[in-house]
Amino acid sequence: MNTTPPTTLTIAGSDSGGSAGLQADLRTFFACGVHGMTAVTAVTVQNSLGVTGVHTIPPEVVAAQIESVATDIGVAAAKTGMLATAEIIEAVAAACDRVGIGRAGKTPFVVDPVAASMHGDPLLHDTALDHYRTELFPRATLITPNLDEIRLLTGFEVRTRAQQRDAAKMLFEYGPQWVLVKGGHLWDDPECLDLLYDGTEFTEFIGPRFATSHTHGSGDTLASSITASLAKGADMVSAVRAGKHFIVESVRAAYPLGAGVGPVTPLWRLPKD
Ligand code: PXL
Repeated sequence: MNTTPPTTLTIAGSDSGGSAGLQADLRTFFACGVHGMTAVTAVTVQNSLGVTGVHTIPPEVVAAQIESVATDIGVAAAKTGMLATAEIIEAVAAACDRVGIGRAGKTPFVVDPVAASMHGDPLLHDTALDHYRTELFPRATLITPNLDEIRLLTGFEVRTRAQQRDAAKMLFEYGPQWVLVKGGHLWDDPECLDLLYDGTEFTEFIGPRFATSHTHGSGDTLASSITASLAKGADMVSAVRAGKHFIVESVRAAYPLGAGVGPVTPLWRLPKD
Protein backbone atom coordinates (compact mmCIF):
# COMPACT_ATOMS: atom_id res chain seq x y z
CA MET A 1 0.00 0.00 0.00
CA ASN A 2 1.25 3.48 -0.80
CA THR A 3 1.21 5.99 2.03
CA THR A 4 -1.11 8.99 1.88
CA PRO A 5 0.74 12.27 1.31
CA PRO A 6 -0.04 15.31 3.52
CA THR A 7 -3.49 16.71 2.69
CA THR A 8 -4.10 20.35 1.78
CA LEU A 9 -7.26 22.34 1.10
CA THR A 10 -7.69 25.50 -0.96
CA ILE A 11 -10.84 27.56 -0.49
CA ALA A 12 -10.75 29.51 -3.74
CA GLY A 13 -12.25 30.49 -7.08
CA SER A 14 -11.82 28.88 -10.48
CA ASP A 15 -9.92 30.65 -13.30
CA SER A 16 -11.17 29.18 -16.58
CA GLY A 17 -7.88 30.23 -18.18
CA GLY A 18 -5.99 27.92 -15.84
CA SER A 19 -3.45 30.52 -14.70
CA ALA A 20 -4.56 31.65 -11.23
CA GLY A 21 -7.07 30.63 -8.59
CA LEU A 22 -7.64 27.05 -7.58
CA GLN A 23 -5.98 25.79 -10.76
CA ALA A 24 -2.70 27.43 -9.68
CA ASP A 25 -3.19 26.12 -6.14
CA LEU A 26 -3.80 22.52 -7.24
CA ARG A 27 -0.81 22.33 -9.54
CA THR A 28 1.37 23.85 -6.83
CA PHE A 29 0.11 21.30 -4.31
CA PHE A 30 0.89 18.53 -6.81
CA ALA A 31 4.37 19.87 -7.54
CA CYS A 32 5.04 20.11 -3.80
CA GLY A 33 4.07 16.47 -3.28
CA VAL A 34 0.87 16.93 -1.27
CA HIS A 35 -2.74 15.87 -1.89
CA GLY A 36 -4.81 18.91 -2.98
CA MET A 37 -8.51 19.42 -2.23
CA THR A 38 -10.84 22.29 -3.13
CA ALA A 39 -13.76 24.19 -1.67
CA VAL A 40 -14.87 26.20 -4.72
CA THR A 41 -16.14 29.71 -3.91
CA ALA A 42 -16.74 31.15 -7.36
CA VAL A 43 -16.41 30.40 -11.05
CA THR A 44 -14.76 33.19 -13.02
CA VAL A 45 -15.12 33.55 -16.77
CA GLN A 46 -11.56 34.45 -17.56
CA ASN A 47 -8.76 34.28 -20.10
CA SER A 48 -5.33 35.85 -20.43
CA LEU A 49 -6.94 39.25 -21.10
CA GLY A 50 -9.08 39.46 -17.97
CA VAL A 51 -12.24 38.45 -16.12
CA THR A 52 -15.57 38.92 -17.93
CA GLY A 53 -17.87 37.12 -15.52
CA VAL A 54 -18.11 35.88 -11.93
CA HIS A 55 -20.64 33.35 -10.65
CA THR A 56 -20.48 32.84 -6.90
CA ILE A 57 -21.24 29.54 -5.18
CA PRO A 58 -23.87 29.63 -2.39
CA PRO A 59 -22.11 30.12 1.00
CA GLU A 60 -23.65 26.95 2.47
CA VAL A 61 -22.20 24.92 -0.44
CA VAL A 62 -18.74 26.40 0.22
CA ALA A 63 -19.06 25.47 3.90
CA ALA A 64 -20.31 21.97 3.03
CA GLN A 65 -17.26 21.31 0.84
CA ILE A 66 -14.93 22.27 3.71
CA GLU A 67 -16.77 20.09 6.23
CA SER A 68 -17.07 17.16 3.84
CA VAL A 69 -13.34 16.82 3.18
CA ALA A 70 -12.25 17.78 6.70
CA THR A 71 -14.44 15.23 8.46
CA ASP A 72 -13.52 12.31 6.19
CA ILE A 73 -10.10 12.94 4.67
CA GLY A 74 -8.69 15.44 7.14
CA VAL A 75 -6.83 18.66 6.35
CA ALA A 76 -3.19 19.11 7.37
CA ALA A 77 -3.11 22.74 6.19
CA ALA A 78 -5.58 25.06 4.43
CA LYS A 79 -5.48 28.30 2.48
CA THR A 80 -7.95 30.81 1.09
CA GLY A 81 -7.89 32.55 -2.29
CA MET A 82 -10.81 34.40 -3.90
CA LEU A 83 -13.71 34.48 -1.44
CA ALA A 84 -15.88 36.94 -3.42
CA THR A 85 -18.49 38.03 -0.84
CA ALA A 86 -18.98 38.86 2.82
CA GLU A 87 -21.46 35.99 3.10
CA ILE A 88 -18.90 33.46 1.81
CA ILE A 89 -16.27 34.80 4.22
CA GLU A 90 -18.70 34.35 7.12
CA ALA A 91 -19.52 30.80 6.03
CA VAL A 92 -15.81 29.94 5.62
CA ALA A 93 -14.95 31.30 9.08
CA ALA A 94 -17.77 29.31 10.72
CA ALA A 95 -16.96 26.10 8.83
CA CYS A 96 -13.24 26.40 9.66
CA ASP A 97 -14.10 26.82 13.35
CA ARG A 98 -16.25 23.69 13.26
CA VAL A 99 -13.44 21.52 11.79
CA GLY A 100 -10.45 23.01 13.62
CA ILE A 101 -8.90 25.00 10.77
CA GLY A 102 -7.20 28.18 12.04
CA ARG A 103 -5.52 29.51 15.15
CA ALA A 104 -8.13 28.19 17.57
CA GLY A 105 -7.76 24.68 16.10
CA LYS A 106 -4.85 22.51 15.05
CA THR A 107 -4.77 23.11 11.31
CA PRO A 108 -2.51 25.88 9.93
CA PHE A 109 -4.57 28.41 7.97
CA VAL A 110 -3.03 30.68 5.31
CA VAL A 111 -5.23 33.64 4.34
CA ASP A 112 -4.30 35.30 1.05
CA PRO A 113 -6.62 38.35 1.00
CA VAL A 114 -7.39 38.32 -2.73
CA ALA A 115 -9.28 41.48 -3.71
CA ALA A 116 -8.65 41.95 -7.43
CA SER A 117 -7.14 40.16 -10.41
CA MET A 118 -3.86 41.42 -11.78
CA HIS A 119 -5.87 43.13 -14.53
CA GLY A 120 -7.67 45.08 -11.81
CA ASP A 121 -10.92 43.14 -12.19
CA PRO A 122 -12.69 42.96 -8.79
CA LEU A 123 -12.74 39.51 -7.17
CA LEU A 124 -14.24 40.71 -3.88
CA HIS A 125 -17.29 42.84 -3.06
CA ASP A 126 -16.29 46.19 -1.48
CA THR A 127 -18.37 45.43 1.59
CA ALA A 128 -16.33 42.28 2.24
CA LEU A 129 -13.01 43.99 3.08
CA ASP A 130 -14.09 44.51 6.65
CA HIS A 131 -14.89 40.80 6.91
CA TYR A 132 -11.29 39.97 6.08
CA ARG A 133 -10.14 42.16 8.95
CA THR A 134 -12.67 40.94 11.50
CA GLU A 135 -13.51 37.34 10.50
CA LEU A 136 -10.44 35.87 8.85
CA PHE A 137 -7.30 37.68 10.04
CA PRO A 138 -7.88 36.77 13.71
CA ARG A 139 -8.21 33.11 12.67
CA ALA A 140 -5.19 33.09 10.35
CA THR A 141 -1.88 31.41 11.05
CA LEU A 142 -0.42 33.53 8.25
CA ILE A 143 -1.76 36.34 6.05
CA THR A 144 -0.05 37.08 2.72
CA PRO A 145 -1.21 40.49 1.40
CA ASN A 146 0.42 42.28 -1.53
CA LEU A 147 0.87 46.05 -1.45
CA ASP A 148 -2.40 46.78 -3.31
CA GLU A 149 -4.33 44.66 -0.83
CA ILE A 150 -2.57 46.44 2.05
CA ARG A 151 -3.70 49.80 0.66
CA LEU A 152 -7.29 48.55 0.50
CA LEU A 153 -7.18 46.94 3.95
CA THR A 154 -5.35 49.68 5.90
CA GLY A 155 -5.42 52.81 3.72
CA PHE A 156 -1.62 52.83 3.97
CA GLU A 157 0.39 53.15 0.76
CA VAL A 158 3.74 51.32 1.03
CA ARG A 159 6.46 53.00 -1.07
CA THR A 160 9.65 51.82 0.66
CA ARG A 161 11.09 48.75 2.35
CA ALA A 162 10.92 50.61 5.69
CA GLN A 163 7.19 51.13 5.15
CA GLN A 164 6.78 47.39 4.55
CA ARG A 165 7.73 47.05 8.24
CA ASP A 166 5.15 49.65 9.27
CA ALA A 167 2.49 47.82 7.26
CA ALA A 168 3.39 44.48 8.85
CA LYS A 169 2.92 46.00 12.31
CA MET A 170 -0.47 47.50 11.32
CA LEU A 171 -1.71 44.20 9.90
CA PHE A 172 -0.47 42.23 12.91
CA GLU A 173 -2.92 44.26 15.03
CA TYR A 174 -5.81 42.51 13.24
CA GLY A 175 -4.83 39.28 15.00
CA PRO A 176 -3.00 36.89 12.65
CA GLN A 177 -0.15 34.84 14.11
CA TRP A 178 2.19 35.81 11.25
CA VAL A 179 2.13 38.48 8.53
CA LEU A 180 3.97 38.23 5.19
CA VAL A 181 4.14 41.61 3.43
CA LYS A 182 4.99 40.82 -0.19
CA GLY A 183 7.13 43.40 -1.96
CA GLY A 184 6.57 42.32 -5.56
CA HIS A 185 4.51 45.47 -6.23
CA LEU A 186 7.26 47.83 -5.03
CA TRP A 187 8.10 48.48 -8.65
CA ASP A 188 11.13 50.77 -8.04
CA ASP A 189 12.89 48.14 -5.94
CA PRO A 190 15.41 46.19 -8.05
CA GLU A 191 14.69 43.08 -5.95
CA CYS A 192 11.57 41.61 -4.36
CA LEU A 193 11.61 41.67 -0.56
CA ASP A 194 9.00 39.60 1.26
CA LEU A 195 8.88 40.50 4.94
CA LEU A 196 7.69 38.04 7.60
CA TYR A 197 6.60 39.32 11.03
CA ASP A 198 5.38 37.53 14.15
CA GLY A 199 4.77 40.57 16.34
CA THR A 200 8.38 40.52 17.60
CA GLU A 201 10.85 39.63 14.88
CA PHE A 202 11.18 40.45 11.20
CA THR A 203 12.61 37.92 8.76
CA GLU A 204 13.51 39.13 5.26
CA PHE A 205 13.31 36.98 2.15
CA ILE A 206 14.92 38.67 -0.84
CA GLY A 207 14.69 37.40 -4.40
CA PRO A 208 15.31 38.69 -7.91
CA ARG A 209 12.85 40.86 -9.82
CA PHE A 210 12.28 39.40 -13.27
CA ALA A 211 11.50 41.55 -16.32
CA THR A 212 8.60 39.29 -17.35
CA SER A 213 4.97 40.51 -17.41
CA HIS A 214 3.78 36.90 -17.17
CA THR A 215 3.12 36.72 -13.44
CA HIS A 216 -0.52 35.65 -13.33
CA GLY A 217 -1.14 33.38 -10.33
CA SER A 218 2.04 34.35 -8.49
CA GLY A 219 0.31 35.18 -5.19
CA ASP A 220 -1.71 31.97 -5.30
CA THR A 221 1.39 29.90 -6.08
CA LEU A 222 3.38 31.41 -3.20
CA ALA A 223 0.57 30.94 -0.66
CA SER A 224 -0.06 27.36 -1.86
CA SER A 225 3.58 26.35 -1.66
CA ILE A 226 3.78 27.75 1.89
CA THR A 227 0.59 25.82 2.74
CA ALA A 228 2.13 22.62 1.34
CA SER A 229 5.22 23.05 3.53
CA LEU A 230 3.07 23.69 6.61
CA ALA A 231 1.11 20.52 5.79
CA LYS A 232 4.42 18.62 5.81
CA GLY A 233 5.10 19.97 9.31
CA ALA A 234 7.57 22.77 8.54
CA ASP A 235 7.84 25.72 10.93
CA MET A 236 6.70 29.08 9.51
CA VAL A 237 10.14 30.54 8.71
CA SER A 238 11.17 27.36 6.87
CA ALA A 239 7.82 27.21 5.05
CA VAL A 240 8.14 30.80 3.81
CA ARG A 241 11.78 30.23 2.81
CA ALA A 242 10.71 27.19 0.76
CA GLY A 243 7.77 29.18 -0.67
CA LYS A 244 10.04 32.03 -1.73
CA HIS A 245 12.34 29.62 -3.56
CA PHE A 246 9.32 27.99 -5.17
CA ILE A 247 7.81 31.28 -6.43
CA VAL A 248 11.16 32.61 -7.70
CA GLU A 249 11.64 29.49 -9.83
CA SER A 250 7.98 29.55 -10.92
CA VAL A 251 8.27 33.18 -12.13
CA ARG A 252 11.56 32.33 -13.88
CA ALA A 253 9.67 29.56 -15.72
CA ALA A 254 6.61 31.74 -16.59
CA TYR A 255 5.39 31.53 -20.18
CA PRO A 256 3.20 33.62 -22.53
CA LEU A 257 -0.44 32.57 -22.99
CA GLY A 258 -3.11 33.93 -25.34
CA ALA A 259 -2.97 37.63 -26.20
CA GLY A 260 -2.50 38.83 -22.62
CA VAL A 261 -0.74 37.82 -19.44
CA GLY A 262 0.69 34.34 -18.97
CA PRO A 263 1.04 32.30 -15.78
CA VAL A 264 3.86 31.51 -13.43
CA THR A 265 4.36 27.76 -13.39
CA PRO A 266 5.75 24.92 -11.30
CA LEU A 267 6.57 23.02 -14.52
CA TRP A 268 10.28 23.63 -13.70
CA ARG A 269 9.88 20.94 -11.04
CA LEU A 270 9.07 18.25 -13.62
CA PRO A 271 11.53 16.29 -15.77
CA LYS A 272 12.01 17.94 -19.19
CA ASP A 273 10.68 14.92 -21.15
O1 PXL B 1 -4.35 35.71 -8.30
C1 PXL B 1 -5.50 35.98 -7.60
C2 PXL B 1 -6.68 35.23 -8.13
C3 PXL B 1 -7.31 34.32 -7.33
N1 PXL B 1 -8.38 33.61 -7.75
C4 PXL B 1 -8.87 33.78 -8.98
C5 PXL B 1 -8.28 34.67 -9.86
C6 PXL B 1 -7.15 35.43 -9.43
C7 PXL B 1 -6.52 36.37 -10.33
O2 PXL B 1 -6.86 36.51 -11.47
O3 PXL B 1 -8.77 34.82 -11.09
C8 PXL B 1 -10.06 32.96 -9.40
